[in-house]
Amino acid sequence: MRSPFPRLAAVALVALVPLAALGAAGALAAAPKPMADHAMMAFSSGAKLSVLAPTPNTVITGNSIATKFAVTGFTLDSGLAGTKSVPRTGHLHIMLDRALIDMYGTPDAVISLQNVKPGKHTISVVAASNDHVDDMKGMVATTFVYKPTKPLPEIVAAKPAGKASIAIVSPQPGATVSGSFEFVVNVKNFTLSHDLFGKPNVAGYGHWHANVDSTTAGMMGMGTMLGMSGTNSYRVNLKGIAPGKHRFFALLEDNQHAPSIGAGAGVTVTVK
Ligand SMILES: [Cu+2]
Repeated sequence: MRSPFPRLAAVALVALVPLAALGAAGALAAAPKPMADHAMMAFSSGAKLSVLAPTPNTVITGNSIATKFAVTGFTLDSGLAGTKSVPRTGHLHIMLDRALIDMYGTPDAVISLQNVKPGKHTISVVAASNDHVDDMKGMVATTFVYKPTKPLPEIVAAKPAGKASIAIVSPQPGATVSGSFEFVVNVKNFTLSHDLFGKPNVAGYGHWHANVDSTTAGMMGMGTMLGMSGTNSYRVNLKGIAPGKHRFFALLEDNQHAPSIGAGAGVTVTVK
């Protein structure tokens, strides 16, 4: 009387086990990997961007351009730049003629037209993760026509007496920092220029990047650049950095944000 039931149950189990195993194996082997790959290669910011200024083909007679964007569905926080990616959070990358100018934690920026030729130019903006992956699908752009009344004298190649170098003035090795700190450098045989950010390279000119724990620039992900400076200091925000020992780097960069100058320095401090 009892025999048919165990038999049926056994058959049912045998039939179910391979299906369940396939399902589980399929799910475990296939699903998480593409998701991980996707996360490495793209950043879906959730941001909806639009350009408020300049309106297309605005004629600019001065030597800078004021940009303004509307950003929804995305929290701008440049204080987390260079640290791990957080969904729907990051900063903006603004490009002039497709060349990155800088990152911004506010939806507006005034961009210098130093070394920009008169004529038509494109401004584009993209939401970027804390580790500098661009959400390219959400990129928006506008144009302007540069007709300077009094053009800026072009900055031309310099011939420094020696090799470019950068040294860290502050913080001191082994110092304890918390909240934020002023990262101060001393640059020799090289001229720092904020106005040349993103412009064609000019020998002897550029700026520096502040990085934490690695010198990876980003743009392809895992970027540890906290920010960039065209002066001898940069305020480092520590809110995305875990307490403990960290190494902060100052790297000389050309206008195109590449470390082609071949000079950098590092300091290890304790973040409290
Ligand atoms: Cu840079």
